[in-house]
Amino acid sequence: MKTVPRPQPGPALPAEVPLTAEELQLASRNHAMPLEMLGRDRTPAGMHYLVVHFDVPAIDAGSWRLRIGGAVRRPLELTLAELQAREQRTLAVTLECAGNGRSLIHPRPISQPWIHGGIGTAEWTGTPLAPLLAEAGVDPEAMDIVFTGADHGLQGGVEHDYARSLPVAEAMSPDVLLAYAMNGAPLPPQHGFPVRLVVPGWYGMASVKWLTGIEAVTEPFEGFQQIGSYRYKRSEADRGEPVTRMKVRALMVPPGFPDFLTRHRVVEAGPVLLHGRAWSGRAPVQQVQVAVDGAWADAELDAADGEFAWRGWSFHWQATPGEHELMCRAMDALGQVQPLEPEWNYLGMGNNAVQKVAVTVRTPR
Ligand SMILES: Nc1nc2c(c(=O)[nH]1)N[C@H]1C(S)=C(S)[C@@H](COP(=O)(O)O)O[C@H]1N2
Ligand SMILES: [Mo]
Repeated sequence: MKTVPRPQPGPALPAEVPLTAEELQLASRNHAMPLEMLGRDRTPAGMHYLVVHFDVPAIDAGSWRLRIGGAVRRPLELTLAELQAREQRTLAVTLECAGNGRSLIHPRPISQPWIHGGIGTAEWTGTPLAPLLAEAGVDPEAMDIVFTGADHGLQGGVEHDYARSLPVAEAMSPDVLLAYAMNGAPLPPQHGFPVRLVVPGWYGMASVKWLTGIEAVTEPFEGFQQIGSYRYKRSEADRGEPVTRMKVRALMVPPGFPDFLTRHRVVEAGPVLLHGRAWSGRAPVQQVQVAVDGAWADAELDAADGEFAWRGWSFHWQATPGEHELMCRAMDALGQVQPLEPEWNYLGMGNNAVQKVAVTVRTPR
């Protein structure tokens, strides 16, 4: 048997290089949402995409405490019961990993190799963060609020607890939640038990799981997950721009049925209802279009489902026998549209290029 030398994980690999063992390891821990779940308003917890940078920490809810400190007048320490006794709010929020679509970028940055499934919409219940920050009395000099998780590891050679910051004004938004329930049940271990941050509209990295500390800081936060990752960079040396809110995007439920190995789709000729979801973290979705073999036409939009959840769409396709390529794209109220081809960046962030689905249409038997 011929042995093939395995490519060393580097910053980026061209399309023809197969998935590395490290990418496979990441992909099997951090699973995607199966795209057929785009047919439902809410994603069940076990089918919502998952990203765990390090290990899922074992946290005892009884001894867990949330500490709010740093540049505040009155540092606070809260138990889970105290958090749950506060004002309660439930929001349907679409979360998307900033790396969603990364494996479709060439050369391919070596990290979690998402195709399209780094996405999900759950109902998150918790208490709004803003009143707690107000009680703690954030120093007017404070620039960022830093959120730290209980998980710990090495990334880019830097050992750290997973931590991300938000500018004070963003952290004070009434929609940012300290969530303790997902779809009406306590957070599952993998989604941040007992408490996580949920930052509606932002890519998922901002929604820190297994939250233990909230700290106001008077200098810009420069932790690894803020500076070393989640940046739109042109090269390794480029400091890049921070990744913040989700770009506009539409995805479709792949029609018909799949081939097991390739997942190529087979559809019977005749009327086919194409459908899916669209979202943007920047402005409401205004329009969705579908292309059959490159010809774009408007899809129908369902009613909006709150401010932060994806919006359903559908499109009647008269499928004719042969090979076809389907695409979908959304536009938001800021007029932002999706590119036809991925826009390359060094870390493979924010690829919202249109989804392309190849379909074989056969004559009904
Ligand atoms: N503490 C902690 N929070 C975290 C992460 C993590 O690894 N550790 N991953 C982040 C990333 S990159 C994403 S996309 C979302 C994923 O949330 P989910 O796994 O609940 O879908 O969680 C974010 N919060
Ligand atoms: Mo992510």
